[in-house]
Amino acid sequence: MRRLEAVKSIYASLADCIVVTIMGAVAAELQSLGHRPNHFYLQHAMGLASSIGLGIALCRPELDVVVLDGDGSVLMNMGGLTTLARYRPQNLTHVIFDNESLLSVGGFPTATSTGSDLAGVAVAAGIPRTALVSDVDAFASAFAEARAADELTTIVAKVDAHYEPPAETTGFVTDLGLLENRFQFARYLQDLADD
Ligand SMILES: Cc1ncc(C[n+]2csc(CCOP(=O)(O)OP(=O)(O)O)c2C)c(N)n1
Repeated sequence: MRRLEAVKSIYASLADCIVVTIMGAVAAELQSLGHRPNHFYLQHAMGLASSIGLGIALCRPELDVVVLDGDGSVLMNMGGLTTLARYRPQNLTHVIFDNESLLSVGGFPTATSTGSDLAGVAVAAGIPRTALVSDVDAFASAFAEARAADELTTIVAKVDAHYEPPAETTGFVTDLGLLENRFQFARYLQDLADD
């Protein structure tokens, strides 16, 4: 499955939740479908997207939080899974796009290419719901079920190690600056709290 197709299949349903992505290709792909003020594209801090999502989910239990992660990022901070499992916010859906590669920095193979099983790791970490999917329909169904389940879910979606810079971007860079995204996102969360 192409990750862009997977992201397209859930894009409409992301409108009413809080979305945190890792940096690089997945962030650029989501932005290519249309930036929204409820998207935060975490830059530089590899492995910490689920930690940012966890903090928001715990502080704002009235919001639905979605984290779009990568296998390399999760492998860099595997303790993130155990911390998610420890606090298990019901309002968090954690998606790991597993392309078996550090695609955004040249495509070096990760440990999932030699057999490490992140869905198995998530189960062993204590994540209460997990799914392993490898086609777009299964992904879209698993995502909808996770959001409806009111239980912390990690979905491992096996995707191709493929990235074509969308026309709107230059490589992984878009015209949305890091600070602009940071302030816009914080204001979005604040405005929701004020309503
Ligand atoms: C601490 C740290 N180390 C290395 C990097 C460089 N880096 C940026 S993206 C990336 C690869 C991320 O891999 P993965 O999460 O599998 O996502 P993919 O690029 O495959 O979509 C790396 C190594 C970084 N930003 N921060």
